[in-house]
Amino acid sequence: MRHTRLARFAQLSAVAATVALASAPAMAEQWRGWNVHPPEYPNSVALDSFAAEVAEKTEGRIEPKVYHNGVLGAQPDAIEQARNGALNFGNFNMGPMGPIVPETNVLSLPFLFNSEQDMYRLMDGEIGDKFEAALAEKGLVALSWFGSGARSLYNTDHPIETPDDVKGLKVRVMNNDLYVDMIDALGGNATPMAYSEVYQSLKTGVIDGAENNFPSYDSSGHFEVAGFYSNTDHLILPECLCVSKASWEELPEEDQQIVREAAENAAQEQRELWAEGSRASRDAVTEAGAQINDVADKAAFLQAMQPVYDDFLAQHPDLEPLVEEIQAAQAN
Ligand code: GTR
Repeated sequence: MRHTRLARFAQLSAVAATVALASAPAMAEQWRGWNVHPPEYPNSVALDSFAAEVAEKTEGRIEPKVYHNGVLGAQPDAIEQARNGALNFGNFNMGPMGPIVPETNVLSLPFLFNSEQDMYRLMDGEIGDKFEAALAEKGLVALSWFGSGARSLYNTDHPIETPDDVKGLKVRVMNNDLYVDMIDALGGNATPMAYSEVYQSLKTGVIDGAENNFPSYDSSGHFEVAGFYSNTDHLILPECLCVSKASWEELPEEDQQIVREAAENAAQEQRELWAEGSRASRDAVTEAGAQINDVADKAAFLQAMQPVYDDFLAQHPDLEPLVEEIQAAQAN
């Protein structure tokens, strides 16, 4: 008797559980996103908008959260984690992407783009599609392109006016051999190093300088310890809003569409915020006492860096047509 009652109870519970499961909303996907910058940085604001739009439009089926300030680790590791699905998305720079996706090294050739506008135009078109395809082969879905202005050299104790002024300087570069070659070509000593270590290294004299855009020079505080910023503008690097291919492929088409649109809107917002933020950062560091030196002869730097192109193309002849296509698309 007891047994029968228990069995009946178990049967009813199972039915109740099935009904509850069927009527509960599907479990929300918690997406973790990597970002190296502080929350008020243009990219961070745009990433937060992306997260909010995805959560709202998927009605909570995907709940992205952006982890700012690089708390989820250094960029090269974060890229690997996004590739293997341990992270769901991130805002990645094409500089440290080079060692993982060789085609993207083309974007790290100094003075490749004439202007930010040319970079946006080409990355938004068929040329950008080629980089997207290369990234996809390595497990990353590039949904939109962010800007990162132009990178210039800065250092602790003198303005850089000619390539000669770089001789003997220890310069931090992002993790990519191309940048080691670039600084070598100027006669400096390159030190690849994580972004988070640069401030302390400048302060303690482990390095004499680094290179970056105004918003990073400002928000990282590097201007406090390396007060000479010289506008070499040698790299105009795109960044992606990339989703892990593993996470992407789990999504129904409807949600892929929502995520893609949110990423495109975020890029639009980032580009607008970037233009404003760059000017504001330039003003802020000047106000704080940094000396900005407008390099008169940028062609001298391009010429000095020419061996970087020659060596790269000698090693990767297959990428020469892509380099030429990008150059031809900017000829006027
Ligand atoms: C910033 C860029 C970051 C990171 C950093 C660096 O401008 O947005 O993704 O690459 O530079 O120098 O490491």
